[in-house]
Amino acid sequence: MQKALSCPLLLAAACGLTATAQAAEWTMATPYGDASFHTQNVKQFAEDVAEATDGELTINVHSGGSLVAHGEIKSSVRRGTIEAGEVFLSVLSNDDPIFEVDTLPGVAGSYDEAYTLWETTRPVIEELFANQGLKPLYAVAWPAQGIYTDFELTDPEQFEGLRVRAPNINTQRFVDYLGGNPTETEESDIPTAFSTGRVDAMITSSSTGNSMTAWDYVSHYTDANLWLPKNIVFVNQRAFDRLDETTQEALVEAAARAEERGWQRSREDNEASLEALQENGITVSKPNDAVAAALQEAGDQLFADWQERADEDAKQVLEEYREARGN
Ligand code: PCA
Repeated sequence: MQKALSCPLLLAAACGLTATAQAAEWTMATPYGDASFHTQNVKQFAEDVAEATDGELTINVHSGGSLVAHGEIKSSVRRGTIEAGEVFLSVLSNDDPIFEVDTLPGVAGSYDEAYTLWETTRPVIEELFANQGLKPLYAVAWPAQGIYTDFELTDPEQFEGLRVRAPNINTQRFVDYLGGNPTETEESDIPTAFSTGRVDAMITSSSTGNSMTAWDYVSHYTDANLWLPKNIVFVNQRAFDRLDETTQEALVEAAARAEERGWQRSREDNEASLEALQENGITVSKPNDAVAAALQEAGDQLFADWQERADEDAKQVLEEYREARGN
């Protein structure tokens, strides 16, 4: 600014200045490591933004919880300490039960259904974020969640006392209902949790099993298709408002592309990861009838739980989703 004043207007270009606002540089935090397709997607998004805005907006992505711990990302973006963040949406379940609707069994069991669930819940989620000065940009599903064990899972009795790593509270409740001992562990802490013997098993996707080299700790993956939970990427509304209109439009447009690309990558990464798991010696199978029945029962309990926590608005949105899904 000082420089601009001392620079004669006609020589502004020569002084390296333009008439537009100063280029913005944003800091973004994500909890997942560089091997995750979500992180690769968000880095691509940042590159697209820099290109589309001709450098007017640069987003520096700090992955793997390296800058801000997962549990602090949303509040940091709210405060404006950092401008953008990505979180596992269902870790926000304490704020509102609608945030965990994508970690309930029997709600959305395929990519198409998961996407319909996102479309239906998006306006409510945007409003809840807006109330906190946050603007969601896009959300992308992980592949369906399954169970990693160091033995062949054939009998629900095997859950008894099993120490299972879970990525959110709802999954912890699910493990509880199965008779196991849940521990909430961040993705980046998975290797330590296994190597120090804190956990014997984990619930996550094919993708995270692959990116965290699950074969170092376990031998079996039960592809139980539990649910397809999402990550959400959002920004501080005030930081967004400070951008000029053209930059805002470019950001929103790049986000729409990131969302589309992300859902496609999730499907592809699921296929590739299931193959990689097997190539590295993990036995992948569907749950047998006894295990499936136990998962169903625990899932029903989880759903009943949710209904008790959910307010009328959340239930109404779920109804809308069921109508949109058409069954
Ligand atoms: N990977 C993340 C969230 C869900 C998933 O598939 C994790 O396990 O932490």
